[in-house]
Amino acid sequence: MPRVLVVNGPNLNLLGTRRPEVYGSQTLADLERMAVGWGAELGLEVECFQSNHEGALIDRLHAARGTVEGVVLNAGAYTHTSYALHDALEAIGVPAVEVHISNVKEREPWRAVSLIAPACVATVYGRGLEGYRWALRHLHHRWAWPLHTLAYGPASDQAADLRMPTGTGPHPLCVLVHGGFWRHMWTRDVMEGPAVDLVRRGVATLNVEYRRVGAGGGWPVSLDDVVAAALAGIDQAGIDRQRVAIAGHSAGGHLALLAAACLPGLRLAAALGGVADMEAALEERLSEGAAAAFLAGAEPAHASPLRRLPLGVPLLVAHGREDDRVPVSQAQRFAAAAAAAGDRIELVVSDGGHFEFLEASDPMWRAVAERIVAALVA
Ligand code: DHK
Repeated sequence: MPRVLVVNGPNLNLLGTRRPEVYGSQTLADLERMAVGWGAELGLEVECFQSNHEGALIDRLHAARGTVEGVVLNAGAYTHTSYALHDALEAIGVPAVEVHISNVKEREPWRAVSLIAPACVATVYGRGLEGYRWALRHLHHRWAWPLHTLAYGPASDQAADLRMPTGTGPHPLCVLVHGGFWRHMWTRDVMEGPAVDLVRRGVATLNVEYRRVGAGGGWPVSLDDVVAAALAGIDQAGIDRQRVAIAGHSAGGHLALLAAACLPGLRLAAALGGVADMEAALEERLSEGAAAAFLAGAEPAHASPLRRLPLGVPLLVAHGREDDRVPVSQAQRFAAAAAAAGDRIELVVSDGGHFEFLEASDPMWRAVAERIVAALVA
């Protein structure tokens, strides 16, 4: 069982009482208990450590060398000041995921600076204590299947992870687009479960990062990025350009549907719990006005898959009946309009919510995966 060390730095011993409006009301003991449980669910053995002292944190990281396979580290304010912690992470050569409970990019400017990030394989922030769970999941998926990160543009978010199946190619490809209501604290790590599951089924996957609201993205930059990433993926050696699909979750479903209309010869475009009707998303203020922030004054109809029909690509729209983030009415309205416009579309409505599509073992994802494989392997 791979071992992971979860390290918390200064002031995190005060979790639960220190600024609960920022860090929540759960204690460090609660967090450590949850981290052990999340690890166990993923087949990881988690041990935890906390210190308020820079040297003690460094000593603990040194001791981890050769005894753990991964580190999850919230270095607290040392994140912003400690070159020594950066060097310790680099020296031990164990993959480390940087975590912050709060949204460090939207607080005091000095919190947006991380000196340790260059020594980490990923950064998770602004997702509350659940961020530690995402960090553990990232390590788990990183170890499950090798990936190659390709840059499709100069910005750090113009990157995508390519996972290739075993065996001789050329291989079919599914481009994956993560959700998170286009907000910058949600990154492609959330799509790693589907990415690993599909590659195990013999489909190469390109898990796309794109510039998001608050980090240089928004309409139409985010869409342009997804299209550029997909074109770069299709061009990779070993990919069969005749067998390509795109699938997106939530706001990534919105981007996947729009990108599909710009990509030649796709076998399938799929939206999972997707935002397909931008005007309704705006009117209904989904996710506290996320659509308005994304559009920043642009005309919603231009950015709405529903208004772009027919897309001219075989479509799959899968949605949970109990989805409380993106109502199922979005999928139903889109499917009816797509069929009326002459697109070939399958609508799959299941008992479930918004996030089951991210779990490789969940029937909602499995139903989607089977359809993607069928579209690409036939
Ligand atoms: C925790 C701290 O203690 C701060 O110093 C960082 C981080 C943010 C967190 O969000 O978990 O700036």
